[in-house]
Amino acid sequence: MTNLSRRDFFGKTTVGIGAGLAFSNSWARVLAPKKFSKAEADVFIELKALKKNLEILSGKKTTFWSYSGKLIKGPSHTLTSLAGGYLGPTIEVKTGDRVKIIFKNAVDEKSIVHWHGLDVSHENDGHPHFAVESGKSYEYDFEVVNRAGMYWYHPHPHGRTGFQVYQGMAGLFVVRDREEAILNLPSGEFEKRFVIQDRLFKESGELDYRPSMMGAFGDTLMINGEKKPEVIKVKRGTYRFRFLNGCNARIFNLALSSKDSFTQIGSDGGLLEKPVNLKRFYYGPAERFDCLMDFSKFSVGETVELEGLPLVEGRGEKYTVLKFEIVEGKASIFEAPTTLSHYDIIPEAEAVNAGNPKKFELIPKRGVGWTISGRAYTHNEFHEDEVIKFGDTEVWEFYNPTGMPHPMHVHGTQFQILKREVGRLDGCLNEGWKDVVLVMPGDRIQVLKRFNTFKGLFIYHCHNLEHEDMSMMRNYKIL
Ligand SMILES: [Cu+2]
Repeated sequence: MTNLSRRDFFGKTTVGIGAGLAFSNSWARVLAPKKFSKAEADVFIELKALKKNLEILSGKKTTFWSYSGKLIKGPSHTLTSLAGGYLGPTIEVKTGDRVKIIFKNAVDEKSIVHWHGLDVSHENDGHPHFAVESGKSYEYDFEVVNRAGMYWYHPHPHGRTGFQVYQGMAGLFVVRDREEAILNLPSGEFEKRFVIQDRLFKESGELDYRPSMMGAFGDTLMINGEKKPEVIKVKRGTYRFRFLNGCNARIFNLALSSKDSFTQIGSDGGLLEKPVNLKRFYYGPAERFDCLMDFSKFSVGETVELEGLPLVEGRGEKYTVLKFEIVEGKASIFEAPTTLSHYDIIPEAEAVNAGNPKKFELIPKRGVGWTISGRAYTHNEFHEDEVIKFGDTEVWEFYNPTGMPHPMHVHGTQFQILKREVGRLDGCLNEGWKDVVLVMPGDRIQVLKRFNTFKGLFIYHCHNLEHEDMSMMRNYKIL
């Protein structure tokens, strides 16, 4: 077991605290939620959950559950579709935008939309108790207070999230801001987004959802809602690749076939303070990974693969997640700046329970399935240690005594990882603002979180969606 302090682990000092203040506006307190009229909204979207019959496998039709979007107000780039795939439209807004979304449920069962990673009020968060029946709608009005980053949306009805996401319900929610814009990161064709998912299909072409204690897996990798392309053509320049692990349960162990490092520039909650080089990393459900990839050193015709290594060395074969082929074409080289963003490190001393974290054990319970600390989920119930005073910062500790990884997601504000005692497997993503932390077998992880934007009832849960659906989900209440 290693026990690294945050300073050792991240190799950084607390210098960033003061520097971050000028940019901390997006984390300031937000007033009580209010409904926006169409005139007051910067962006107004109708988002409909519906079935789509698509030919994703050649010669076969598959019935997906998905979203379709209609832009009622806002710039035309607000809604873009991922051509051909089953995913919902990508929503793109900027920090400060007032967003109004009418969700219409036209699938066969209850659903509700959660804006994963966005800091919104209880009423706008897609809490499972807000799930609406088929034929009904739900109205969202929120101001985007998050920094630039790649967030996403997916359903959140209790007990059915895994099924509905597996059927195809998910989409990206991209936030832009000025701090990111002035970096002039690779954009247009040089900014690529990859939603990675795995699916199992029946002979007929229909999806084969098989939930278990391990989660639901597939033998076919899907990229952006389509069957994985054979190759992705890239030019001899620098690209910004933004990944979402959109799988229900699959954890990747990613590396590059060229043995190069990834240059990570962003995490779940946007840009890091400085670029970080990673040779390989474990990549869990719902985590986002933003990186720069420089293909200029390769010759035209060469290929580089994003490889999925076995989770445990020597146990299993490596496989290709994506294959890039270098082609002719105009491209430029982008040098990552030494400072990406003014990053506000939460000091441990800010926590009201510094040195005495709230402890949550990720454990199974007989007759229930996976739980957090042996407690099952019910819609409105919370324990006294799940009550937080508005404005407080707290340290939470997740301990995983089991042999299964648990990607833990906490709704509300983004958090920071204070400390990770590595159990059996090292190499998870710890940098930056996070909303999911992958808790590998034996890991004991402390996170720092500010509960300073909205009062109300929120949830935290395992983002292995089958674990979540079983009962690995709990409420917390900010009073
Ligand atoms: Cu889990």
